Amino acid sequence: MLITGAAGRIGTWLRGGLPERGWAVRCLDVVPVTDVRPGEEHLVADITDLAAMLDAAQGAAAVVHMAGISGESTWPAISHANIEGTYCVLEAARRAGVPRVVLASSNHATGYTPRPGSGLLTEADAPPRPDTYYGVAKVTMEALGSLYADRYGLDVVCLRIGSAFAEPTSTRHLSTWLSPADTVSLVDAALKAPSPGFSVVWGVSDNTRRWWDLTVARALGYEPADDAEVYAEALIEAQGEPDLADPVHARVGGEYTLAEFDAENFDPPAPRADIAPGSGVR
Ligand code: 15L
Repeated sequence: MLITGAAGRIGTWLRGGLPERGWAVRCLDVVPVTDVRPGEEHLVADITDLAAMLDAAQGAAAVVHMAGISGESTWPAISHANIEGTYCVLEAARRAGVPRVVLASSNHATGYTPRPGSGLLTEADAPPRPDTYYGVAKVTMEALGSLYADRYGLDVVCLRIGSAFAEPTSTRHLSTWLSPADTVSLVDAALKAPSPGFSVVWGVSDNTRRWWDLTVARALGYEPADDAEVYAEALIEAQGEPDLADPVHARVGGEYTLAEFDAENFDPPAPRADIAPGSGVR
């Protein structure tokens, strides 16, 4: 199984957890992985290089696509890395005969969606409503995945990842956190579910304060083990009780929906020598 963005934060968690769930891991990133583990294969390549991606995908049972810019940036940067990059990953998988692709979508594909008055928000009740150019690229990722599933018969599972960090660091994360262990469980479920076709699921731990529904993810086989609530007391003491009327808590995308996330406030990504691991693109 090929992981793009293997040197990044989520890629590193997956490299740690997927082998014990039976997966042989081929790692791809634009920078070398520094902590090489036994049994791993390694490739250094840019996801927007279709020929390199085609070589990388040969013989893989699946592709887990985690590479790309992991937050808001300029339109040229996002459209190249996150839209062109996703096209190359799917097209390489198709041409190489890889039957399944797991895509790192994001809650920001639906970021302007309001918190429901009551109950949990299902994926079906959160159609595309991006909050940033980053979110637009995630909508496009889901659309490309849908096309490749319908037209070419690939199984494509899109994970609308919440806040995938080692620990929650804000009161929003008390709802949106996806723990490292649950990230591994979710990707493993997306890889193993029998014939998922095209599927879009929220990626969130079983947080007491979550308001994104996990029925579809659980049906895929996801069994979350973590709950951000264990961090609640300390975070609320430091940051105050969340005001659910504040857009940060009242919309799926939180702070990404605020004016400070206007793309003009973002610099283009760092030059190649400084590029962050996991970006998978130059
Ligand atoms: C994401 O998609 C980003 O990659 C991550 O950096 C966080 O901003 C996260 O969403 C979030 O919504 O917390």
